[in-house]
Amino acid sequence: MSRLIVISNRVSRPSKTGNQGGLAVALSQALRESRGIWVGWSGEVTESFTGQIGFSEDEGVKTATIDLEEQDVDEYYNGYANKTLWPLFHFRIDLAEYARDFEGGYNRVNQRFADTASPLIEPEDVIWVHDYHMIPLGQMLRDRGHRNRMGFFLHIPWPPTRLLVSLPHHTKLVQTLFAYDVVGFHTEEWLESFRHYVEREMGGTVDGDYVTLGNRTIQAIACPIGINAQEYADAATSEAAGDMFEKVRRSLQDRAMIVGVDRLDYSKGLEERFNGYARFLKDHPEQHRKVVLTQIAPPSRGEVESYQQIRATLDAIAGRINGEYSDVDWTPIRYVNQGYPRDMLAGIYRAARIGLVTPLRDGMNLVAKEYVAAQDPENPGVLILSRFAGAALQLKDALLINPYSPEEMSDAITRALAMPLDERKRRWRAMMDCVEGQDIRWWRECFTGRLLAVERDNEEKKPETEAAA
Ligand code: ADQ
Repeated sequence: MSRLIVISNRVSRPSKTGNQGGLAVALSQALRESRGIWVGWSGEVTESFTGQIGFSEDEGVKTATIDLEEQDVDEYYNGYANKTLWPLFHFRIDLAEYARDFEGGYNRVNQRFADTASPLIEPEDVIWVHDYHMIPLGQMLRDRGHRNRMGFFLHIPWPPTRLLVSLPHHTKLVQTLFAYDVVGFHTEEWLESFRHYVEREMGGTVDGDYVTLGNRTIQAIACPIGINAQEYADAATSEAAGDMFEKVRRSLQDRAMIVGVDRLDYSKGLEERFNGYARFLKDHPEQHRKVVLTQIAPPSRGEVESYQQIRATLDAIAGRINGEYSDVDWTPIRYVNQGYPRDMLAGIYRAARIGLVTPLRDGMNLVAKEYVAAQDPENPGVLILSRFAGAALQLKDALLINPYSPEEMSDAITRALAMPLDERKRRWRAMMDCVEGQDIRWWRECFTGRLLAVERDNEEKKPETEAAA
Protein backbone atom coordinates (compact mmCIF):
# COMPACT_ATOMS: atom_id res chain seq x y z
CA MET A 1 0.00 0.00 0.00
CA SER A 2 1.27 3.49 -0.85
CA ARG A 3 2.07 5.67 2.12
CA LEU A 4 -0.71 8.08 3.01
CA ILE A 5 -0.04 11.68 3.97
CA VAL A 6 -2.98 13.43 5.56
CA ILE A 7 -2.85 17.21 5.80
CA SER A 8 -5.49 19.10 7.78
CA ASN A 9 -5.69 22.21 9.91
CA ARG A 10 -5.62 20.35 13.21
CA VAL A 11 -3.99 17.03 13.88
CA SER A 12 -5.74 14.69 16.24
CA ARG A 13 -3.31 12.46 18.09
CA PRO A 14 -4.66 9.04 19.06
CA SER A 15 -4.87 8.54 22.80
CA LYS A 16 -5.32 5.49 24.96
CA THR A 17 -8.57 6.91 26.38
CA GLY A 18 -10.24 6.46 22.97
CA ASN A 19 -11.70 9.94 22.99
CA GLN A 20 -10.89 10.74 19.37
CA GLY A 21 -13.72 11.63 16.99
CA GLY A 22 -14.75 9.14 14.31
CA LEU A 23 -12.98 10.98 11.49
CA ALA A 24 -9.73 11.07 13.45
CA VAL A 25 -10.01 7.36 14.25
CA ALA A 26 -10.60 6.47 10.59
CA LEU A 27 -7.69 8.56 9.39
CA SER A 28 -5.43 7.29 12.16
CA GLN A 29 -6.24 3.74 11.15
CA ALA A 30 -5.37 4.42 7.51
CA LEU A 31 -2.17 6.19 8.56
CA ARG A 32 -1.18 3.29 10.81
CA GLU A 33 -1.84 0.72 8.06
CA SER A 34 0.19 2.63 5.47
CA ARG A 35 2.85 3.86 7.93
CA GLY A 36 1.83 7.35 6.88
CA ILE A 37 2.08 10.74 8.48
CA TRP A 38 -0.43 13.42 9.55
CA VAL A 39 0.62 17.03 9.02
CA GLY A 40 -1.03 20.14 10.45
CA TRP A 41 -1.14 22.89 13.06
CA SER A 42 -0.24 21.93 16.63
CA GLY A 43 -2.84 24.34 18.00
CA GLU A 44 -0.01 26.24 19.71
CA VAL A 45 0.61 29.93 19.12
CA THR A 46 4.14 31.36 19.27
CA GLU A 47 5.31 34.96 19.29
CA SER A 48 6.91 34.64 15.88
CA PHE A 49 6.77 31.85 13.34
CA THR A 50 9.71 29.44 13.56
CA GLY A 51 8.77 26.82 10.98
CA GLN A 52 10.13 24.19 13.32
CA ILE A 53 8.43 20.84 12.79
CA GLY A 54 7.43 18.85 15.86
CA PHE A 55 7.49 15.12 15.15
CA SER A 56 5.66 12.69 17.34
CA GLU A 57 4.31 9.14 17.26
CA ASP A 58 1.30 8.04 19.30
CA GLU A 59 -0.30 4.62 19.09
CA GLY A 60 1.54 3.96 15.83
CA VAL A 61 0.47 7.22 14.15
CA LYS A 62 3.21 9.65 13.12
CA THR A 63 2.43 13.34 13.22
CA ALA A 64 4.32 16.42 12.05
CA THR A 65 3.02 19.72 13.37
CA ILE A 66 3.99 23.36 13.29
CA ASP A 67 3.07 26.18 15.63
CA LEU A 68 1.56 29.33 14.15
CA GLU A 69 2.10 32.92 15.18
CA GLU A 70 -0.69 35.15 16.41
CA GLN A 71 -1.10 37.00 13.12
CA ASP A 72 -1.50 33.65 11.34
CA VAL A 73 -4.25 32.59 13.71
CA ASP A 74 -6.02 35.94 13.37
CA GLU A 75 -5.88 36.12 9.60
CA TYR A 76 -5.94 32.50 8.52
CA TYR A 77 -7.90 30.57 11.16
CA ASN A 78 -10.17 33.12 12.82
CA GLY A 79 -10.09 35.28 9.69
CA TYR A 80 -10.36 33.78 6.20
CA ALA A 81 -11.31 30.26 7.32
CA ASN A 82 -13.88 31.08 9.97
CA LYS A 83 -15.04 34.63 9.20
CA THR A 84 -15.04 34.38 5.41
CA LEU A 85 -15.27 30.83 4.06
CA TRP A 86 -17.27 29.16 6.86
CA PRO A 87 -20.22 31.60 6.77
CA LEU A 88 -20.16 31.90 2.98
CA PHE A 89 -20.09 28.15 2.43
CA HIS A 90 -22.99 27.83 4.92
CA PHE A 91 -25.01 30.30 2.82
CA ARG A 92 -24.55 33.14 5.36
CA ILE A 93 -23.18 35.94 3.21
CA ASP A 94 -24.65 38.34 5.76
CA LEU A 95 -21.99 37.14 8.22
CA ALA A 96 -19.09 36.73 5.79
CA GLU A 97 -16.27 39.25 6.16
CA TYR A 98 -14.06 40.03 3.20
CA ALA A 99 -10.69 41.48 4.14
CA ARG A 100 -7.46 41.47 2.11
CA ASP A 101 -5.47 40.69 5.26
CA PHE A 102 -7.49 37.52 5.76
CA GLU A 103 -6.88 36.34 2.22
CA GLY A 104 -3.18 37.20 2.49
CA GLY A 105 -2.88 35.36 5.82
CA TYR A 106 -4.71 32.33 4.40
CA ASN A 107 -2.30 32.07 1.49
CA ARG A 108 0.72 32.70 3.72
CA VAL A 109 -0.24 29.94 6.16
CA ASN A 110 -1.03 27.53 3.33
CA GLN A 111 2.48 28.22 1.99
CA ARG A 112 3.80 27.43 5.46
CA PHE A 113 1.97 24.12 5.47
CA ALA A 114 3.32 23.41 1.98
CA ASP A 115 6.87 24.17 3.18
CA THR A 116 6.32 21.86 6.15
CA ALA A 117 4.88 18.96 4.17
CA SER A 118 7.11 19.25 1.11
CA PRO A 119 10.33 17.71 2.52
CA LEU A 120 8.33 14.82 4.00
CA ILE A 121 6.78 13.76 0.69
CA GLU A 122 8.19 10.86 -1.30
CA PRO A 123 7.24 10.25 -4.94
CA GLU A 124 4.93 7.27 -4.32
CA ASP A 125 3.04 8.86 -1.41
CA VAL A 126 -0.67 9.54 -1.70
CA ILE A 127 -1.67 12.93 -0.29
CA TRP A 128 -5.09 13.64 1.20
CA VAL A 129 -5.85 17.25 2.11
CA HIS A 130 -8.87 18.10 4.27
CA ASP A 131 -11.31 20.95 4.35
CA TYR A 132 -11.79 24.63 3.67
CA HIS A 133 -8.71 25.73 5.61
CA MET A 134 -6.48 24.19 2.96
CA ILE A 135 -8.08 24.60 -0.46
CA PRO A 136 -4.97 26.02 -2.23
CA LEU A 137 -2.47 23.68 -0.58
CA GLY A 138 -2.47 21.13 -3.42
CA GLN A 139 -1.52 23.80 -5.94
CA MET A 140 1.27 24.97 -3.67
CA LEU A 141 2.62 21.43 -3.44
CA ARG A 142 2.47 21.09 -7.25
CA ASP A 143 4.39 24.38 -7.46
CA ARG A 144 7.08 22.70 -5.38
CA GLY A 145 7.34 19.93 -7.96
CA HIS A 146 5.28 17.18 -6.33
CA ARG A 147 3.58 14.97 -8.90
CA ASN A 148 1.96 12.66 -6.38
CA ARG A 149 -1.64 11.52 -6.38
CA MET A 150 -3.47 14.19 -4.42
CA GLY A 151 -7.03 14.36 -3.13
CA PHE A 152 -9.07 16.99 -1.36
CA PHE A 153 -12.20 16.45 0.73
CA LEU A 154 -14.53 19.29 1.67
CA HIS A 155 -16.34 18.65 4.96
CA ILE A 156 -18.74 21.56 4.62
CA PRO A 157 -21.33 22.44 1.94
CA TRP A 158 -20.33 23.87 -1.42
CA PRO A 159 -22.41 27.05 -1.84
CA PRO A 160 -24.58 27.90 -4.84
CA THR A 161 -22.76 29.84 -7.57
CA ARG A 162 -24.77 33.00 -6.93
CA LEU A 163 -23.40 33.14 -3.39
CA LEU A 164 -19.85 32.03 -4.15
CA VAL A 165 -19.34 34.87 -6.61
CA SER A 166 -19.58 37.28 -3.67
CA LEU A 167 -16.11 36.12 -2.59
CA PRO A 168 -13.34 38.35 -3.94
CA HIS A 169 -11.03 36.31 -6.22
CA HIS A 170 -13.39 33.34 -6.12
CA THR A 171 -12.19 31.99 -9.46
CA LYS A 172 -8.58 32.04 -8.33
CA LEU A 173 -9.47 30.00 -5.26
CA VAL A 174 -11.57 27.42 -7.13
CA GLN A 175 -8.91 27.10 -9.82
CA THR A 176 -6.50 25.74 -7.20
CA LEU A 177 -8.79 22.72 -6.71
CA PHE A 178 -7.73 21.57 -10.17
CA ALA A 179 -4.30 20.79 -8.78
CA TYR A 180 -5.85 17.74 -7.06
CA ASP A 181 -6.76 14.51 -8.80
CA VAL A 182 -9.90 13.77 -6.81
CA VAL A 183 -12.13 16.30 -5.05
CA GLY A 184 -14.79 14.91 -2.71
CA PHE A 185 -18.02 16.30 -1.26
CA HIS A 186 -20.52 14.78 1.15
CA THR A 187 -23.55 14.94 -1.14
CA GLU A 188 -24.72 15.19 -4.73
CA GLU A 189 -26.14 18.60 -3.87
CA TRP A 190 -22.78 20.12 -2.99
CA LEU A 191 -21.19 18.34 -5.94
CA GLU A 192 -23.78 19.72 -8.33
CA SER A 193 -23.15 23.25 -7.06
CA PHE A 194 -19.43 22.79 -7.64
CA ARG A 195 -19.97 21.55 -11.20
CA HIS A 196 -22.37 24.40 -11.87
CA TYR A 197 -19.80 26.94 -10.74
CA VAL A 198 -17.04 25.42 -12.88
CA GLU A 199 -19.24 25.37 -15.97
CA ARG A 200 -20.83 28.80 -15.55
CA GLU A 201 -18.02 30.84 -14.05
CA MET A 202 -14.92 29.18 -15.46
CA GLY A 203 -16.00 27.69 -18.76
CA GLY A 204 -15.06 24.20 -17.61
CA THR A 205 -16.77 21.04 -18.81
CA VAL A 206 -18.35 18.14 -16.97
CA ASP A 207 -18.55 14.57 -18.13
CA GLY A 208 -19.86 12.28 -15.40
CA ASP A 209 -17.36 12.33 -12.54
CA TYR A 210 -14.76 14.06 -14.72
CA VAL A 211 -14.47 17.83 -14.63
CA THR A 212 -12.09 19.52 -17.04
CA LEU A 213 -10.63 23.00 -16.88
CA GLY A 214 -7.96 23.86 -19.44
CA ASN A 215 -5.57 20.92 -19.56
CA ARG A 216 -6.52 19.50 -16.17
CA THR A 217 -9.15 16.82 -15.73
CA ILE A 218 -10.04 15.92 -12.18
CA GLN A 219 -12.62 13.61 -10.65
CA ALA A 220 -15.26 15.31 -8.51
CA ILE A 221 -17.30 12.86 -6.47
CA ALA A 222 -19.93 12.64 -3.75
CA CYS A 223 -18.84 10.42 -0.91
CA PRO A 224 -20.85 10.86 2.30
CA ILE A 225 -18.92 10.54 5.54
CA GLY A 226 -20.17 8.04 8.11
CA ILE A 227 -19.42 7.10 11.69
CA ASN A 228 -17.94 4.00 13.23
CA ALA A 229 -21.41 2.54 13.63
CA GLN A 230 -20.50 -0.70 15.36
CA GLU A 231 -18.21 1.03 17.82
CA TYR A 232 -20.89 3.61 18.55
CA ALA A 233 -23.54 0.97 19.13
CA ASP A 234 -21.13 -0.82 21.48
CA ALA A 235 -20.36 2.46 23.26
CA ALA A 236 -24.07 2.91 23.90
CA THR A 237 -24.15 -0.33 25.90
CA SER A 238 -20.88 0.29 27.75
CA GLU A 239 -20.74 0.74 31.50
CA ALA A 240 -20.11 4.49 31.26
CA ALA A 241 -23.07 4.86 28.89
CA GLY A 242 -25.26 2.77 31.19
CA ASP A 243 -24.35 4.93 34.20
CA MET A 244 -25.13 8.08 32.25
CA PHE A 245 -28.37 6.59 30.92
CA GLU A 246 -29.52 5.80 34.47
CA LYS A 247 -28.48 9.20 35.78
CA VAL A 248 -30.41 10.99 33.03
CA ARG A 249 -33.49 8.77 33.36
CA ARG A 250 -33.59 9.26 37.13
CA SER A 251 -33.42 13.01 36.74
CA LEU A 252 -36.21 12.97 34.14
CA GLN A 253 -38.76 11.33 36.44
CA ASP A 254 -40.65 9.68 33.57
CA ARG A 255 -40.55 12.75 31.37
CA ALA A 256 -39.58 12.33 27.73
CA MET A 257 -36.25 13.86 26.79
CA ILE A 258 -35.46 15.60 23.54
CA VAL A 259 -31.73 15.93 22.96
CA GLY A 260 -29.65 18.32 20.86
CA VAL A 261 -25.86 17.99 20.66
CA ASP A 262 -23.91 20.53 18.64
CA ARG A 263 -20.86 22.71 18.64
CA LEU A 264 -22.11 26.18 19.53
CA ASP A 265 -22.26 27.46 15.97
CA TYR A 266 -24.82 29.61 14.14
CA SER A 267 -24.99 27.06 11.32
CA LYS A 268 -26.45 24.50 13.71
CA GLY A 269 -29.76 26.35 14.01
CA LEU A 270 -29.81 26.45 17.80
CA GLU A 271 -31.73 29.70 18.04
CA GLU A 272 -34.35 28.36 15.64
CA ARG A 273 -34.45 25.09 17.62
CA PHE A 274 -35.17 26.89 20.87
CA ASN A 275 -37.85 28.94 19.14
CA GLY A 276 -39.40 25.81 17.64
CA TYR A 277 -39.48 24.19 21.06
CA ALA A 278 -41.03 27.34 22.55
CA ARG A 279 -43.70 27.11 19.88
CA PHE A 280 -44.35 23.49 20.87
CA LEU A 281 -44.73 24.52 24.53
CA LYS A 282 -47.09 27.32 23.52
CA ASP A 283 -49.21 25.09 21.27
CA HIS A 284 -49.30 22.15 23.66
CA PRO A 285 -50.00 23.10 27.26
CA GLU A 286 -51.00 19.47 27.86
CA GLN A 287 -47.33 18.51 27.29
CA HIS A 288 -45.98 20.87 29.94
CA ARG A 289 -44.06 19.02 32.63
CA LYS A 290 -43.97 15.90 30.42
CA VAL A 291 -41.04 16.89 28.22
CA VAL A 292 -37.52 18.25 28.69
CA LEU A 293 -35.16 19.56 26.00
CA THR A 294 -31.52 18.90 26.86
CA GLN A 295 -29.26 20.96 24.64
CA ILE A 296 -25.56 20.18 24.87
CA ALA A 297 -23.51 22.82 23.12
CA PRO A 298 -19.82 23.24 23.94
CA PRO A 299 -18.56 26.68 22.82
CA SER A 300 -16.35 26.84 19.75
CA ARG A 301 -14.37 29.58 17.95
CA GLY A 302 -14.94 31.92 20.88
CA GLU A 303 -12.58 34.54 19.42
CA VAL A 304 -14.93 35.19 16.52
CA GLU A 305 -17.56 37.82 17.25
CA SER A 306 -20.48 36.05 15.59
CA TYR A 307 -19.83 33.09 17.91
CA GLN A 308 -19.87 35.33 20.98
CA GLN A 309 -23.16 36.75 19.73
CA ILE A 310 -24.83 33.39 19.19
CA ARG A 311 -23.78 32.35 22.69
CA ALA A 312 -25.31 35.46 24.23
CA THR A 313 -28.48 35.04 22.17
CA LEU A 314 -28.92 31.43 23.23
CA ASP A 315 -28.35 32.23 26.90
CA ALA A 316 -31.08 34.84 26.59
CA ILE A 317 -33.61 32.64 24.75
CA ALA A 318 -33.07 29.66 27.08
CA GLY A 319 -33.47 32.00 30.06
CA ARG A 320 -36.63 33.49 28.63
CA ILE A 321 -38.27 30.12 27.87
CA ASN A 322 -37.33 28.70 31.25
CA GLY A 323 -38.51 31.89 32.95
CA GLU A 324 -41.86 31.67 31.20
CA TYR A 325 -42.61 27.97 31.62
CA SER A 326 -40.55 26.54 34.52
CA ASP A 327 -42.07 25.37 37.73
CA VAL A 328 -40.31 24.56 40.97
CA ASP A 329 -39.92 20.94 39.86
CA TRP A 330 -39.71 21.30 36.06
CA THR A 331 -37.31 23.17 33.82
CA PRO A 332 -38.22 22.84 30.14
CA ILE A 333 -34.69 23.46 28.79
CA ARG A 334 -31.48 22.07 30.22
CA TYR A 335 -28.78 24.00 28.46
CA VAL A 336 -25.30 22.61 28.99
CA ASN A 337 -22.11 24.20 27.60
CA GLN A 338 -19.73 21.30 28.01
CA GLY A 339 -18.35 18.39 26.05
CA TYR A 340 -18.71 14.73 27.06
CA PRO A 341 -16.60 11.66 26.33
CA ARG A 342 -18.09 9.49 23.60
CA ASP A 343 -19.45 6.71 25.85
CA MET A 344 -21.30 9.18 28.07
CA LEU A 345 -22.69 10.97 25.05
CA ALA A 346 -23.90 7.64 23.69
CA GLY A 347 -25.74 7.06 26.99
CA ILE A 348 -27.37 10.47 26.71
CA TYR A 349 -28.49 9.79 23.12
CA ARG A 350 -29.96 6.46 24.19
CA ALA A 351 -31.90 8.06 27.03
CA ALA A 352 -33.52 10.55 24.64
CA ARG A 353 -36.91 9.84 23.13
CA ILE A 354 -36.18 12.36 20.37
CA GLY A 355 -32.94 13.45 18.68
CA LEU A 356 -33.45 17.01 17.47
CA VAL A 357 -30.88 17.83 14.78
CA THR A 358 -31.82 21.04 13.02
CA PRO A 359 -28.88 22.76 11.32
CA LEU A 360 -29.72 25.55 8.90
CA ARG A 361 -27.00 24.15 6.65
CA ASP A 362 -24.56 21.31 7.34
CA GLY A 363 -22.10 19.44 5.12
CA MET A 364 -23.21 16.14 6.63
CA ASN A 365 -23.90 16.16 10.42
CA LEU A 366 -22.53 13.23 12.35
CA VAL A 367 -24.67 13.78 15.42
CA ALA A 368 -27.72 12.53 13.48
CA LYS A 369 -25.91 9.28 12.70
CA GLU A 370 -24.57 8.91 16.22
CA TYR A 371 -28.06 9.33 17.65
CA VAL A 372 -29.34 6.52 15.41
CA ALA A 373 -26.42 4.20 16.23
CA ALA A 374 -26.86 4.68 19.99
CA GLN A 375 -30.54 3.66 20.11
CA ASP A 376 -31.94 0.56 21.75
CA PRO A 377 -33.18 -1.59 18.81
CA GLU A 378 -36.13 -2.76 20.92
CA ASN A 379 -37.20 0.75 21.89
CA PRO A 380 -35.60 3.28 19.57
CA GLY A 381 -36.14 7.03 19.72
CA VAL A 382 -37.17 9.24 16.81
CA LEU A 383 -34.79 11.42 14.83
CA ILE A 384 -36.07 14.83 13.76
CA LEU A 385 -33.69 16.11 11.11
CA SER A 386 -33.29 19.31 9.13
CA ARG A 387 -33.75 18.80 5.42
CA PHE A 388 -30.78 21.15 4.96
CA ALA A 389 -28.26 18.78 6.54
CA GLY A 390 -26.29 16.57 4.15
CA ALA A 391 -27.43 13.64 6.32
CA ALA A 392 -31.04 14.20 5.22
CA LEU A 393 -30.20 12.77 1.79
CA GLN A 394 -29.35 9.47 3.44
CA LEU A 395 -31.57 9.34 6.55
CA LYS A 396 -34.86 9.62 4.73
CA ASP A 397 -36.76 7.83 7.50
CA ALA A 398 -36.12 10.61 9.98
CA LEU A 399 -38.90 13.17 10.39
CA LEU A 400 -37.52 15.75 7.97
CA ILE A 401 -38.32 19.37 8.70
CA ASN A 402 -37.55 22.91 7.65
CA PRO A 403 -35.63 24.23 10.68
CA TYR A 404 -36.72 27.80 9.97
CA SER A 405 -40.35 26.86 10.63
CA PRO A 406 -41.26 26.75 14.35
CA GLU A 407 -44.61 25.21 13.39
CA GLU A 408 -43.03 22.31 11.51
CA MET A 409 -40.71 21.73 14.43
CA SER A 410 -43.56 21.79 16.92
CA ASP A 411 -45.62 19.37 14.78
CA ALA A 412 -42.68 17.00 14.37
CA ILE A 413 -42.06 16.92 18.14
CA THR A 414 -45.74 16.16 18.71
CA ARG A 415 -45.69 13.41 16.11
CA ALA A 416 -42.47 11.89 17.47
CA LEU A 417 -43.82 11.82 21.04
CA ALA A 418 -46.92 9.95 19.89
CA MET A 419 -45.19 7.61 17.42
CA PRO A 420 -46.08 3.94 17.99
CA LEU A 421 -43.27 1.50 18.72
CA ASP A 422 -43.75 -0.35 15.40
CA GLU A 423 -43.22 2.77 13.37
CA ARG A 424 -40.25 3.85 15.48
CA LYS A 425 -38.63 0.46 14.94
CA ARG A 426 -39.30 0.47 11.21
CA ARG A 427 -37.86 3.96 10.73
CA TRP A 428 -34.89 3.24 12.96
CA ARG A 429 -34.03 -0.01 11.14
CA ALA A 430 -33.99 1.73 7.77
CA MET A 431 -31.74 4.50 9.12
CA MET A 432 -29.46 2.08 10.94
CA ASP A 433 -29.00 0.02 7.76
CA CYS A 434 -27.67 3.14 6.10
CA VAL A 435 -25.50 4.19 9.07
CA GLU A 436 -24.00 0.69 9.24
CA GLY A 437 -23.68 0.19 5.49
CA GLN A 438 -22.00 3.50 4.73
CA ASP A 439 -19.88 3.83 7.83
CA ILE A 440 -16.60 5.66 8.32
CA ARG A 441 -14.54 2.85 6.85
CA TRP A 442 -16.75 2.76 3.74
CA TRP A 443 -16.23 6.52 3.36
CA ARG A 444 -12.47 6.31 3.68
CA GLU A 445 -12.28 3.50 1.17
CA CYS A 446 -14.69 5.26 -1.17
CA PHE A 447 -12.35 8.24 -1.33
CA THR A 448 -8.94 6.60 -1.16
CA GLY A 449 -10.10 3.92 -3.62
CA ARG A 450 -10.65 6.61 -6.24
CA LEU A 451 -7.40 8.31 -5.41
CA LEU A 452 -5.30 5.17 -5.52
CA ALA A 453 -6.73 4.31 -8.93
CA VAL A 454 -5.44 7.57 -10.41
CA GLU A 455 -2.15 7.54 -12.30
CA ARG A 456 0.48 9.86 -10.89
CA ASP A 457 0.10 13.55 -11.69
CA ASN A 458 -3.08 13.16 -13.65
CA GLU A 459 -1.17 11.41 -16.46
CA GLU A 460 -4.12 9.17 -17.13
CA LYS A 461 -6.83 11.31 -18.62
CA LYS A 462 -10.41 10.26 -19.02
CA PRO A 463 -10.67 6.61 -20.14
CA GLU A 464 -11.59 6.39 -23.82
CA THR A 465 -14.56 4.11 -23.21
CA GLU A 466 -16.15 6.48 -20.71
CA ALA A 467 -15.42 9.51 -22.87
CA ALA A 468 -17.24 7.86 -25.76
CA ALA A 469 -20.21 6.77 -23.60
P1 ADQ B 1 -19.03 19.68 12.73
O1 ADQ B 1 -19.57 20.97 12.26
O2 ADQ B 1 -18.18 19.73 13.93
O3 ADQ B 1 -18.26 18.90 11.58
P2 ADQ B 1 -20.78 17.25 13.17
O4 ADQ B 1 -20.71 16.46 11.92
O5 ADQ B 1 -22.12 17.22 13.81
O6 ADQ B 1 -20.37 18.77 12.99
O7 ADQ B 1 -19.73 16.64 14.17
C1 ADQ B 1 -19.64 17.09 15.49
C2 ADQ B 1 -18.92 16.03 16.33
O8 ADQ B 1 -18.63 16.62 17.58
C3 ADQ B 1 -19.78 14.81 16.57
O9 ADQ B 1 -19.00 13.66 16.45
C4 ADQ B 1 -20.27 14.99 18.00
O10 ADQ B 1 -20.43 13.80 18.74
C5 ADQ B 1 -19.16 15.82 18.61
N1 ADQ B 1 -19.72 16.67 19.68
C6 ADQ B 1 -20.56 17.69 19.56
N2 ADQ B 1 -20.91 18.17 20.78
C7 ADQ B 1 -20.27 17.41 21.67
C8 ADQ B 1 -20.22 17.37 23.10
N3 ADQ B 1 -20.90 18.22 23.84
N4 ADQ B 1 -19.43 16.45 23.67
C9 ADQ B 1 -18.74 15.58 22.92
N5 ADQ B 1 -18.77 15.54 21.59
C10 ADQ B 1 -19.51 16.44 20.98
C11 ADQ B 1 -17.90 19.20 10.22
C12 ADQ B 1 -19.05 19.58 9.29
C13 ADQ B 1 -20.13 18.50 9.31
C14 ADQ B 1 -19.51 17.15 8.95
C15 ADQ B 1 -18.26 16.88 9.77
C16 ADQ B 1 -17.51 15.65 9.27
O11 ADQ B 1 -19.59 20.84 9.66
O12 ADQ B 1 -21.18 18.81 8.40
O13 ADQ B 1 -20.45 16.12 9.21
O14 ADQ B 1 -17.35 17.97 9.72
O15 ADQ B 1 -17.22 15.76 7.91
